[in-house]
Amino acid sequence: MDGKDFIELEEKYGAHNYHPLDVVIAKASGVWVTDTEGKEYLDCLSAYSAVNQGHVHPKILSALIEQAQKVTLTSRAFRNDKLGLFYQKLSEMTGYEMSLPMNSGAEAVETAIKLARKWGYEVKGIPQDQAEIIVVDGNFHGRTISIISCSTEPAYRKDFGPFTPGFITVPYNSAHAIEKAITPNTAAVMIEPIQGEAGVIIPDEGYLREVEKICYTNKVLLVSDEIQTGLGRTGKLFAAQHENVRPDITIIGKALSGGFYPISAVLADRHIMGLFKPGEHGSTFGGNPLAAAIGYAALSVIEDEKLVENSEAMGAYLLDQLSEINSPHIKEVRGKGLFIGLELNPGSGGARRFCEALKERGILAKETHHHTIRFAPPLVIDKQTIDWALPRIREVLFLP
Ligand code: IF1
Repeated sequence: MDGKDFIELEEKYGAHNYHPLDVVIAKASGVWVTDTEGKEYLDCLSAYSAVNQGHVHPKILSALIEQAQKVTLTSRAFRNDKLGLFYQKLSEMTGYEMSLPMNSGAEAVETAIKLARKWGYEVKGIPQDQAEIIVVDGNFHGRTISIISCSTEPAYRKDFGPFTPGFITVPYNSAHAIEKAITPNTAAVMIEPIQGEAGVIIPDEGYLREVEKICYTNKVLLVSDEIQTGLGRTGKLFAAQHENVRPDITIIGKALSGGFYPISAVLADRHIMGLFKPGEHGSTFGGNPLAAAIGYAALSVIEDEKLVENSEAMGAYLLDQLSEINSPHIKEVRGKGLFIGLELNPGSGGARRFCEALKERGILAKETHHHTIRFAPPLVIDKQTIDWALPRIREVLFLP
């Protein structure tokens, strides 16, 4: 079978809920992926920042293999010999006292919503079922019904109602708009420190700090969704750290497993996380020993290989080089660390055709919101590889 055959199978038997580039990947290592015909590509999406450590990282792979031969799933009805070590690693690395392990990012976001509401009722004294959570325009927190209930993207909401109440939406990048939306029933503000899916939208300097202050003054929790921006992607462990902000609750996922396994977690200190009592929340696979072993290894790789520092250095270099391309197509190049969005002018015909052209030249990048090309390679990328990519990117950006 060749690539065409695999595409036919997907088209025939699979739901068409994506519009993927027609590249059929058969193997991957580090920053490179290889298609069924043996052609290599530089991965500039990193599975939406789930493979920050690089594809098939050997240390995470061996942790998976070793644990998979022992025990993979016990359920949380019993304990296992990996979860406590994973919790401890998470706490030492992130500075939060406790964590709650889940599987997908959306599950962790749902968990954070439940935790924030619970805090609202039990600590702040909000009347039952009246808790409000403030979210911002352009957010992306996942695809479940409650999460799309707070989305402002029609395509993510159409035909999926009725929606979960209790979400107030305000413009992004306006601390004043958040302050104005706070009521006595506001339990939390939930934001992405940098909006990924919206197109790597970076708020003004000081926005996050101002929001943190407003939350503190009004006894409202600050919940930060770092599922895409976290774990080194923006050149800090967490994007919120660019402004020295420490949210009450931080949500992580994706690279928490290095792309080997769905692992997510909610991070908080004891006075918040301790509100969950036995039996009030959970999941079949959350905190399983295989996930814990993989997660521990994935976090260790970020630390041992100084991926946060490399993201900052390589991101600054890539951003600098892209910013110097004076193509008539480019409206703006923005980013932090290796989280870069290159926005095209509306008259350039959309980012998809540029991603197709990049693919022809051995670079896989993905458009978001029609006009923006996202450049987010694995954090293990080196300068030599960036220098290999730049002439190809320049060539594409000067296409008519
Ligand atoms: C898709 C993009 C979309 C996320 C943030 C929570 C989640 C995500 C900040 C949910 C997931 C993924 C989902 C995937 C494509 C990708 C994505 F933002 F990365 F570009 F969709 F918008 N918070 N983002 O980015 O985590 O449940 O997926 O593990 O749904 O198409 P998940």
